[in-house]
Amino acid sequence: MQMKTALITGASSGFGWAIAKRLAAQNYRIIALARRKERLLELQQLLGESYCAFIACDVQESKRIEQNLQQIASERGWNVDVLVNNAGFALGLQSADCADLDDWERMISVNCTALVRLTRLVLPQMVAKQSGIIINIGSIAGSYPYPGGNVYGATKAFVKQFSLNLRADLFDKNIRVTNIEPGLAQSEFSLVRFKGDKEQADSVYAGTQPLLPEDIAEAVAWVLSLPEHVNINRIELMPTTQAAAALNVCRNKGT
Ligand code: 8X3
Repeated sequence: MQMKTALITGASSGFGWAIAKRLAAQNYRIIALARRKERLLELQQLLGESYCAFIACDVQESKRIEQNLQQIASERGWNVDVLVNNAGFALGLQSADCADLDDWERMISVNCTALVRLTRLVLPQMVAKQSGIIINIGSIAGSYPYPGGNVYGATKAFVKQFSLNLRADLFDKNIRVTNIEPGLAQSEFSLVRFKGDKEQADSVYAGTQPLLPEDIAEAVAWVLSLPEHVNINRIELMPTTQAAAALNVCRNKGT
């Protein structure tokens, strides 16, 4: 059977790295996209050069990504069958009234703008083939509000609704779309959110068992293992040790 190709963003660590490994083990060719070239080289070495190409650039650099994909298509004959939009981050956990506006704009740019640009780039060739899968990595933060989640959660709500709306456009073109929405998960997520403050980042996972990147990779692999007539719209997964909390009520105000 002809091997399929998966383009994975944010592939240099965490979910992206685990997804690349998992899909390679499932006989997918991998195009790994991330900024850190040395990590991508390491991944390529791990998976084998004939099965892994990489694009070392920022996911916001749409033109460069387009050129690189064209080059990979002409040199290796690989076209994207599966797009895993994994790149994304949270920056800061401040209340909305004192959050950093630059952080907000960067989250919107990477989590929303870059994701829709890349999706728009690969869709025409998927539609032409009448085959393809888009897997977006959302978050439970797109459904459940929490203090300091403000714009991060809003970007993930965007990703959730964008995924559902893609389905509305693609259901008759044999293109599948899934939004995977993890809860607390061990990765560089908190280190990035707290801008390198390891102690603060570690405290997020202290004394509990978060999801692991391999758990998210397993969900991706399961979605891809299903027959073509099955579309999983959303998967929400949390560690067993996490649950939604009660609504907050502010008391004794105005009395
Ligand atoms: C990561 C999950 O709950 O830390 O997207 O925002 S959460």
